[in-house]
Amino acid sequence: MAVVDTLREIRERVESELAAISSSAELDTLRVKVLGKKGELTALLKGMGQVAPEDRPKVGAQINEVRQWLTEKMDEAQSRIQAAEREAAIKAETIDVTEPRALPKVGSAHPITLVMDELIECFTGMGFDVMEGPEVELDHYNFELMNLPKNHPARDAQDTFYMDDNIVLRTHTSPMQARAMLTRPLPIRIICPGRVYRADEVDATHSPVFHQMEGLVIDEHVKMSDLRGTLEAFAKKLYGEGTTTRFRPSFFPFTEPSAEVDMTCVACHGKGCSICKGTGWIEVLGSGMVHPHVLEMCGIDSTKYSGFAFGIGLERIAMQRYGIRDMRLLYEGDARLFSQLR
Ligand code: 2NM
Repeated sequence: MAVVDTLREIRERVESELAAISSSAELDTLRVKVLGKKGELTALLKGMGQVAPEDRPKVGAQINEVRQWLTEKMDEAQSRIQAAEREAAIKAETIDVTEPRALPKVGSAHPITLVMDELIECFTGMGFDVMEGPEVELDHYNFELMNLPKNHPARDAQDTFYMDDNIVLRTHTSPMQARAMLTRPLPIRIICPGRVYRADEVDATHSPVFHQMEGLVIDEHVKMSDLRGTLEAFAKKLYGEGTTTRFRPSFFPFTEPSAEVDMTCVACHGKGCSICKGTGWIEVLGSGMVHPHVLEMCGIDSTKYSGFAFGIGLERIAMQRYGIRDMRLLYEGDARLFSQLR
């Protein structure tokens, strides 16, 4: 085949191959195959010996012209491919700032904290102040002023953690209320939330450390009906407008008369279920009119002033509210439980 024909064949073939090439690697291969030291054009130059001497300058010029042309075409293709490759790389690296990211894990409040906050909200809304005090108490405040004299069965070492003869871990938050009566101007409207201690064995409904919130109101003319009205309002705030209360006679050394207070069952709304054992009522708190002797021991004139008090177990409320049947779950710290509650 004449050199011109070979050159045309190479030009046409390379032109169509270039149009189809999309990567630098393919282009390099083609460049070496056509223009490289052992390439097709070099082979043509080496074959000049076969060309008639008078034709050599012309053929040589044609080969160089084609080499020039091919080099330009390859350079053009290289620019096109590199631009495309750069664009693809940038596209692959692009960060979509609008893409939603995984939210960080946040903790959740402990059910006891949720209940305590809710009760504080409820009672401060009715005009109560919050008072907190020591968990290590004098026997005098924890027992004596609460009408629990020496040798009263409630002082049993089996129920109370004694530090020494006079110092105990408080068994209720009442000592804080004694401190309030001894120091605060009247009238008094306070709630005392906090941790209390009793030497109980751990089971589904007992823990040696638990939480209480006691309330105390002292003023002139405070009556049992004020206690009922306050707790009725509390019941409706805690468990909804359809909730009501039921008072059952009871006994506490520091109140007279005393009452256990039930509320309409949260689980079945009074119809009767396994939570309320078919009665439609759940026991929520203890309460009563502050014993005149307690008032007098705390320096308050019981002929002029009267008051009511109540005590709420926060574990019990949390368990009723969240359907937790074993108190131990509240202390095991399993985040899978707590993260379900709001
Ligand atoms: C309860 C039940 C009934 C109570 C009484 C007093 C005080 F200080 F006024 F004497 N504080 N808390 C009380 C009354 C607590 O808990 C079940």
